[in-house]
Amino acid sequence: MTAPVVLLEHPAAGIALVRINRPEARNALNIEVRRLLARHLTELGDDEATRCIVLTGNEKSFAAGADIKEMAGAGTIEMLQRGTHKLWRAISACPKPVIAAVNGFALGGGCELAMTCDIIIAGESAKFGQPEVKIGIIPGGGGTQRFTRAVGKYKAMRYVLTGDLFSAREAFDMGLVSEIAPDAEVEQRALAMAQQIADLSPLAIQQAKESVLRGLDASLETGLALETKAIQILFSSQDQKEGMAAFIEKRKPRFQGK
Ligand code: CO8
Repeated sequence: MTAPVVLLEHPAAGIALVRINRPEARNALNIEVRRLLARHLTELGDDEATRCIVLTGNEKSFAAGADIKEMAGAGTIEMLQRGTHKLWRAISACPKPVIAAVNGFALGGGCELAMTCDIIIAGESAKFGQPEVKIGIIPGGGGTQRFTRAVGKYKAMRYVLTGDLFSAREAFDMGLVSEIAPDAEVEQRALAMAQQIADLSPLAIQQAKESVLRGLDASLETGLALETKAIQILFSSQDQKEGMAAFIEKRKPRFQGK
């Protein structure tokens, strides 16, 4: 029996590791991969025990984009009926923090997938890019929007209009990558950061994620109002009382998500 194209592991309590597993196709995102990613992220988002998710590929490729062979002969109506944009939304709607651990290629839909995550940790030799124009299309998984919001118009245009790839260092310098790690340590570093997040109050983490993301789409005034409501809500949580009591009593807090 062949292994599923997306694997779900639980390396530590509270942490889920979702691994794209199509090495023979450089982890190209066919519909099956995208459906499984959407299903896992939806279920993990609803799972009370999951505090942080790490999304990764293998040492050669995070994901080399949408599956070109699966799309090559499709027409407009077929693409419309596939409705794969709904699968992207299921991933970006995950309320839990998601860390992309990127080694190798993150191209096209693979770069877009990394950009749906909250934190991107990249290996030194990782390669990013939106090369869709080279095959007669444009980014279709949020690349023209999320990339531009992350790095600004002129950097985004430089890469979206040429399809040139860029290194992890360039991605970091542009603000697309959160942290660079030695290739062999990317997953370990992502898991360590996931543990750090998992040890905090899940209520605070969820409100923080929501405030940052919703604020990106709003005016500063609206974003600030959202943030104010979010911090006020947290004052009715036990975690807030525990966190502040622990600080005052000079001990480690025990957050329970209540
Ligand atoms: N789709 C399908 N198969 C792929 C893909 C892909 N994206 N990428 C690699 N493969 C396959 C190759 O065809 C090859 O298969 P085979 O062994 O059967 O010939 C195998 O993976 C290994 O690939 P290479 O021999 O090319 O490996 P290299 O290490 O030499 O190169 C690269 C790796 C640089 C990643 C190269 O394969 C490449 O350029 N791939 C295509 C990258 C690309 O153009 N990505 C963008 C795709 S379009 C997209 O993502 C649009 C998103 C829109 C989503 C929304 C839709 C509505």
